[in-house]
Amino acid sequence: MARKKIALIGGGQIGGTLAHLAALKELGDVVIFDIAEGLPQGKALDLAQSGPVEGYDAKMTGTQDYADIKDADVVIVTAGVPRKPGMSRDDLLEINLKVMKSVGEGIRDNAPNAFVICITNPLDVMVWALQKFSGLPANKVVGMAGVLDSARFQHFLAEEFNVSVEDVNAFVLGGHGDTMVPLARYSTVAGIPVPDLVDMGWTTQEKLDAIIQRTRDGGAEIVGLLKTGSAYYAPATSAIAMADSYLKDKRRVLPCAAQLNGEYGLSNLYVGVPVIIGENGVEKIVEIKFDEQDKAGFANSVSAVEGLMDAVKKIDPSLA
Ligand code: A3D
Repeated sequence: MARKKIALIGGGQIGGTLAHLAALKELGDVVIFDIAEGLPQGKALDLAQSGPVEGYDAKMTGTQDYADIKDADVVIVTAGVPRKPGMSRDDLLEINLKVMKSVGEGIRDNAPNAFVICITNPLDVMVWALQKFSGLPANKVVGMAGVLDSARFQHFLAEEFNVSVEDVNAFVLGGHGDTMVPLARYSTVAGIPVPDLVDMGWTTQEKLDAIIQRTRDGGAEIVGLLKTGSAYYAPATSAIAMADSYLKDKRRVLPCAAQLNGEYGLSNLYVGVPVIIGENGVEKIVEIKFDEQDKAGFANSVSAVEGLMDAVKKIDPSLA
């Protein structure tokens, strides 16, 4: 059986971490594509040289030529620019939209059967544009945000309760921005819903509200600390979990930006919802029941995404 091929479009902070994780987990051979001369070649060589120490045989290639991603099984897109302090994800719109066009065409022409995971911000609208530019079926093009946002929520909850992260489950849905919707009712410690833990005196509602807000601001907190870019270890780990579920047909249930086709009463838009990822990509979109507060939060988040879609359609009328 031929080895799987993982193509990474963008070899920056997240791209390099993705390559390292893909190699360590032996997901397949890795091709890093980046427009920066020498950068993907340098990272590929460095990573190849850690193979003898770690004991992985993954072939690492760096390239400026889309032909090298030919027939990739998985493509993970981080190409573009990240945030600097004071910038919102939406400030990246215009520049990253242009990048999505060239990346979408590169994927369309060279890896049309791949499962594509987009990470470039502003996420929900970039993955929507990437799907359109690439022409790949929507079930094969998803955005990574919910796994990361949920991991941040899980981390903060585990710290607050002083329990293992392994026993904390959390769900963050909606668009990947200030309006994201951390769902306390669907978040649990060993199956016990978080609101019950508040009733049991494990924490207070005020502390839970502060954790929810810190989760929403999770990306900005790291941008403020790093000063030169945004988070990359946890974003890369999150995308690798999605790729792993696809490559091994694990059918994990993960919050991802997926195209809705009538689910949640919405169509032709990407937003964060729970999905099953298996050998066909997005196998199913899970429609959960919202209470009134969650429903309002989700609707607010959806209108923020729709606002960005309108802005994108003005920049590139071919997307209208
Ligand atoms: P960075 O380290 O700057 O890497 C981006 C790479 O893209 C650079 O090496 C560029 O040379 C390359 N690039 C630029 N234009 C092109 C192009 N046209 N084709 C190919 N490569 C190109 O950024 P990063 O890795 O830290 O972040 C990458 C993206 O992920 C940014 O848009 C971030 O905002 C975004 N991000 C998203 C999340 C989510 O949770 C969705 C989290 C963190 C970062």
